[in-house]
Amino acid sequence: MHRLFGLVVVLLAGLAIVTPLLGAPAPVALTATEFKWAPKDVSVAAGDVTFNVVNKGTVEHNFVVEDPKGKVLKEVDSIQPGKSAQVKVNLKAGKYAIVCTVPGHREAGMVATLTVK
Ligand SMILES: [Cu+2]
Repeated sequence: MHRLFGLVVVLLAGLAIVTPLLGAPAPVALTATEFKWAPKDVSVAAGDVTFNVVNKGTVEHNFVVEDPKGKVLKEVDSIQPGKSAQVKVNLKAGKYAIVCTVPGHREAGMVATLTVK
């Protein structure tokens, strides 16, 4: 009987650890290549959003979140080819842009829309 009680305690402790993790939204996966973002349209819920940005291209890229006025809300300076970055941003509802600001890249197509609801 003692052993069963111990098992229940272990299970409850496990639940206590796992439950907050289940409540957090999964990271948003974003891939940078020359010269685009995949996906090109991202939609997330307002609050803390974690982006998992992977550079699958052959040149350096970066990751910038801009509000509609072009104000930079979050920036990762540099992500080298084959590398990734985890970025957490707190976002209110609205429309934003995910951009790579390495010179010429935005113009070449590295802009994604970010809709926060
Ligand atoms: Cu780029």
